[in-house]
Amino acid sequence: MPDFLKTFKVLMVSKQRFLQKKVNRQRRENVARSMAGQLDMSMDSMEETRFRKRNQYLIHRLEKRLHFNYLELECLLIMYYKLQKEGQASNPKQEGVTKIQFRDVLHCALDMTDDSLMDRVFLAIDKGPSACISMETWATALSLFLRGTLDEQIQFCFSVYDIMGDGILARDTIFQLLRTSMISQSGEEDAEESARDMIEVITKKMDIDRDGKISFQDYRQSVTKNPMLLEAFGQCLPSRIAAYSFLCTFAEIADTL
Ligand SMILES: [Ca+2]
Repeated sequence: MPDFLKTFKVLMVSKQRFLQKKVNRQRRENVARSMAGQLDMSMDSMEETRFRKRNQYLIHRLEKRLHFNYLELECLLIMYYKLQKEGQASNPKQEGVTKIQFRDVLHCALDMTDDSLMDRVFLAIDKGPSACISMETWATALSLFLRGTLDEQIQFCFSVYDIMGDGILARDTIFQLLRTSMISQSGEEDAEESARDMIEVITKKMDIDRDGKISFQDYRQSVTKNPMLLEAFGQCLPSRIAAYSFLCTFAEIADTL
């Protein structure tokens, strides 16, 4: 039986990094405890075989659409299964990985520590009212975060920023986004003023047809030209380093399966 505990090496490495950061102590302790819990859970071989069998069609389907191979997908789904099991230990009725659990994984393993846009990120990942995400959503989101093409990431970031849902970032939406991002970076104090300064700079760069708003076309065109502008309105993807270190460990594990 493969050593699935290795799967959580990914989380362990990130956990160490996470613990070194200044974050809310209670939350930090909760996450550390829950990760320690996951490490204790190994699957017996019957359970594992059943799980693999049960999901082979799903994996074949996902393999065609996502940026992972079969073994990598198996590995990701096993992580999902373990997280779900871990959640069920305190809530037996839980029917999947909860959004809160996924948020903690993104926070700890993918370094998405800027919480200001996370509610929007979750809406973009899954609009459904359920507290849980499906295996398919889990794999799709990780494919985007870890190996998404620039174009996929452009679509995703824009849908996070497009608060009104009309495909256009009007000036007040841009201001709101910039202000939120300023607050998370440097505190409430100068956020308003910095946002006002930024809005001019960014509009000048990104409002290609000069109508005072940033449409999806404006955004896509300017980000394609200059990918540094992808997250101009706030973090909604993991940092490159976090994604890279996750993938390295993860690819090693999938290799041994
Ligand atoms: Ca425009």
